[in-house]
Amino acid sequence: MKESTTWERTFVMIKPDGVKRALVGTILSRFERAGLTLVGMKLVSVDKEKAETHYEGHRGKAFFDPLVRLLTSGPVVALAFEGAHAISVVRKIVGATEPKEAAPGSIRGDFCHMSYPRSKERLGVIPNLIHASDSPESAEWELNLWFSDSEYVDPYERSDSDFM
Ligand code: IDP
Ligand code: MG
Repeated sequence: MKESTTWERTFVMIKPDGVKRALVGTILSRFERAGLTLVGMKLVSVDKEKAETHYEGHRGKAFFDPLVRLLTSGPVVALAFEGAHAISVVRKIVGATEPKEAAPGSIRGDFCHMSYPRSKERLGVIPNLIHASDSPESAEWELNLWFSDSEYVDPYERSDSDFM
């Protein structure tokens, strides 16, 4: 990765609800148009053990089992993006955890509107299309969980990198 105090790599995942709603292209374009550089991408089926490991920090919460069920209910798209301040910029583009409160213009705000109370009446977990690392520590840990070194492309620059 580039030597820079601002440049970061982050992990993003389009969850099964996003894949099943055929929003993969739409979601990818949100990150592309904001100037992030795609450095890793794969479509994968997730087993229970991997889903539990990914969401280990939420073990014990009421929505943990439904969350694992949701993540294993279909394929996910695992993505690695790079960019200046990529971790916080991606979280801004993704929007707040509860889609009902997520800002319009964010992915969660534009493509879903599920609330916590409504999720209790439905899947027992909030389906909010997408996951994104929330800190440098979680980005490093999640990238290592989902990608091996050989799965990243050779470094390249976007043609518009001077403006990003
Ligand atoms: P994040 O995805 O915005 O980082 P986290 O708090 O890390 O949010 O939670 C992981 C996922 O678990 C959320 O994306 C959502 O699918 C689900 N979730 C989180 N909190 C709740 C809740 O209170 N009720 C139902 N589902 C939840
Ligand atoms: Mg999280």
